[in-house]
Amino acid sequence: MILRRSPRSLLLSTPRPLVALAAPLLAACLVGACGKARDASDENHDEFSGETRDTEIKHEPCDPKGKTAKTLKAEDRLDKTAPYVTHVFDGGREICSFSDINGDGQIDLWTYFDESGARPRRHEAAYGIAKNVTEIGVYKDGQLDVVARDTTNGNRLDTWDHYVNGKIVSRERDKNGDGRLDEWWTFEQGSDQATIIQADPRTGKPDPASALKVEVGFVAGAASSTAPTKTPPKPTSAPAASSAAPASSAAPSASAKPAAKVTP
Ligand SMILES: [Ca+2]
Ligand SMILES: [Ca+2]
Repeated sequence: MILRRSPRSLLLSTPRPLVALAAPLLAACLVGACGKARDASDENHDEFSGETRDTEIKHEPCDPKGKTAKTLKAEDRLDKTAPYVTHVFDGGREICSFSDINGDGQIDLWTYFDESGARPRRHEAAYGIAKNVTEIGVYKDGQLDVVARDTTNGNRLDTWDHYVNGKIVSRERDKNGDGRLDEWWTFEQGSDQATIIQADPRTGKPDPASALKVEVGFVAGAASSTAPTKTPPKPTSAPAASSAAPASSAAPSASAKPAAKVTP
């Protein structure tokens, strides 16, 4: 059943199971019947049966040293920091490329190719001001499968978007950086709505009673495929146009608001 509750009320709501557990524990200690004190985190640890994700951002090298490299640079001889893309080959096969697509002297995008040399298997992006990698895309059979992102610039992954046929279908989030998933989104294809479910604070498993339908500001499934082509993006000053990243409107929670109409 869909409950219409604001995101804020969900975040601030008291984890009722902990309250229920704390009362009898306190009563037992008052009569001297308890041993080593166990706090709420112990209980959570014992009960946790949810899912975890690796939040570490691991950059995969794309080193042209010892390899054949071809660089294509924007045709502006007066601009010393013109956008460029460098293709790195092992023999005749392209293994990866890296590019500065806005010409600010910092690499924005890396693309890695599978054994065929024709299909992407991974991309990394650093579009933020801090220049560190904030997005890692993984491909299956050349198709975008999962995009993991650091949405808070906290230097760790906190959001995992899942794609089918190049279109976003679901999202997982770790909102407190402990590596445990605590929020799941399901995007309604052909609609601008998604359903968000929070984790049960005791078990870490999705709590269906927390389901909330929200408007996400874009129509899921309407956009064209986000998978990059064989050739990495041409040097351009518009990163978003060539990015394999999901549309900015797909950014978590910031743009989400409760749907006006709540459906079961
Ligand atoms: Ca750049
Ligand atoms: Ca978490």
